[in-house]
Amino acid sequence: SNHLPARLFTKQSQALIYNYKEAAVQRMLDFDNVSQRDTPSVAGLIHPGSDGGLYKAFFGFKELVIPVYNSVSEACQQCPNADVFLNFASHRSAYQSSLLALREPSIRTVVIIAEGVPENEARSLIAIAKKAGKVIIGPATVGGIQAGSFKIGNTAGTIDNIMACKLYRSGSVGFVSKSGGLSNEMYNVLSRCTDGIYEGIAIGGDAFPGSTLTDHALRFEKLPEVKMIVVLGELGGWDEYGIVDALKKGEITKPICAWVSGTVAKIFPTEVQFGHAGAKSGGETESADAKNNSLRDAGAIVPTSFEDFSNVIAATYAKLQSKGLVKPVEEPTPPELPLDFKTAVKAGKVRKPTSIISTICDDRGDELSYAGVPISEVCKEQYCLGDVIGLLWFKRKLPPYASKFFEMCLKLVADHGPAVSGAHNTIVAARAGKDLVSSLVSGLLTIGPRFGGAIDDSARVFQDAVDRGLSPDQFVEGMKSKGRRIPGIGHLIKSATDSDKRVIILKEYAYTHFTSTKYLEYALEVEKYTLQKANNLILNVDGCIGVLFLDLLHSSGLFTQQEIKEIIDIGYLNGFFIVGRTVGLIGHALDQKRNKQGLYRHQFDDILYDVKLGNGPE
Ligand code: Q5B
Repeated sequence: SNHLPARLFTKQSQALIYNYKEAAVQRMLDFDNVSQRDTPSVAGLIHPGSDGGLYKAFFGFKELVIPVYNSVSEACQQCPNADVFLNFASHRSAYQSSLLALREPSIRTVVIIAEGVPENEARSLIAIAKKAGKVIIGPATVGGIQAGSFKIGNTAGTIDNIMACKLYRSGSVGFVSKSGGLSNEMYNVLSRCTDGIYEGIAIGGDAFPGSTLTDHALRFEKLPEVKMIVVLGELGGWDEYGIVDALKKGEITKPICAWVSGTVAKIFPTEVQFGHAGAKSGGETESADAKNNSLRDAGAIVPTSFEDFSNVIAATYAKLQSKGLVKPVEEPTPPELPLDFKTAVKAGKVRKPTSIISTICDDRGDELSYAGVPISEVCKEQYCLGDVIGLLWFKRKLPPYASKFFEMCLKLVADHGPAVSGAHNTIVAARAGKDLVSSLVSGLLTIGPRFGGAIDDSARVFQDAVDRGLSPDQFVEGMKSKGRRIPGIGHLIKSATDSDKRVIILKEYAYTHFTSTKYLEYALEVEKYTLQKANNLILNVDGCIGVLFLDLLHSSGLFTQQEIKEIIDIGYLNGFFIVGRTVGLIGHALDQKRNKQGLYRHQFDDILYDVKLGNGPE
């Protein structure tokens, strides 16, 4: 006798999905949308061992946030309305997770998708479910669907199929089958031969399904919305004989069309195992022919072949219609489901402005490229770091003398001892226990107009002075009258008598390799003038790099006037100090950590305290 409740699903039914599959979740929600459900059929997702969180999916046009739980019990506690447990666990863990779900008072139906669940485990779950008055659908099933109300996972396939089979609204056929794949085909057949299904269940192809063809046929008998029953069985097992018994006992009174597939098995001389675990031709009584004959004898409407199945279904439905037993279906207009953006793009149906432009590299396809040069070539042709900067900053392969100049700048500014602003900050941060990147940026953030970041400004002011034809004294005094220090002039420790070796090296390189050193010459005239004011007002390393870039840009013929203007206006050149000094700052951070240096505190005797008493002015 049937222990299953007649009604498993309503338009308010909600599921918890264990080991969720993104496509299945979205398909359920898309079904909800075309079925005009008010609430989504997915209440929550269970991802065991996860940190929980939220999962985003579409509910029609809107995005829906679905909670993710890390245990069955938490999900059930938080979603007491969800009475369907949709289990996507593998055959290895389906037993444990289904067991947990069956123990939860709020869960009424457990759907087990996995194939290959051991038969002893399936039987144990069935016994537990029966005792608890709960329903198992599966294992080895796609699930089922109540048209226009609730859909389990991937049942009925794509949204196009759901629309074509009008599964977004209720019909009057109760359909149950072993096979999930064939049930999709039958939804199509039923949508053409009848007013469609009220409910369709695929019980799964295992030898021990959690609920049987008979269980569901008896449920359909009790559901008033179901006017006729369609059963698609298969060879193997005795489930169909349960329906035969029910027919004989008068427990099924509604018209029932049935077909047991696998009649072909008799052609084979030996026993044949078909796709499903339960579908094997065992003894004679398990054969498709025997079961079809018994069903026919008991009063079921059984065709002569599967091809003829649709005809007998159509004829049965027509009889019901002529007797006025089925009301004409109200045909709702389902809302149009928006296309997913990716699908629409693929189909060439939408265009969208991009948010970002990138003109320096391309990481799509097989190989990353820098300014169109594949990285394999960068390595094979032994591009130096200066070459890579040429590609990624200046978007071209520069001649070796230019790339070498870039690298020389990087090497020369890589470090200037622990006392300079950047290194000091990095050291203090590292000693405060900060990580490498924090210590690094703490130092990098000191790079600016006074320290290391005077290169761009020096290029700007020296170019402007040369362009305007100012004499060095006019330039220096002009800056002074504006109250501005000349970027690139002056140093805290280096002077005319203690010259900066870095500047000497840079100048020598330019004299040897550059076609013109016009801007350098001008800066050196300025230096002569400022040195008359103070011994330390030298052309410093920032200033020297700044003016040498002007010479390189203007005399190499590699750049247009427009490009040079852009390079100076945007300010590319401080980048050389930033990249170079990063090497040194990382060195300082690592040095402090390696030497296990404790928290830094500045010495009292190195601070002039000048704190006045009281709050107001004296
Ligand atoms: N006076 C560098 O100042 C320093 C003048 C000037 C006209 C100037 C100063 C300055 C421009 C910014 C610049 C890059 C702050 C420096 C670097 C990397 C580094 C660092 C390292 C490394 C030094 C004394 C008198 C005053 C001032 C006048 C000073 N600078 N006049 N133009 N540029 N330069 N920064 O020595 O009449 O008495 O009022 O801002 O290029 O950062 O190694 O340390 O690799 O890490 O403290 O090399 O020159 O000079 O302030 O005592 O001024 O000179 O107006 O005249 P000082 P102050 P007055 S390279």
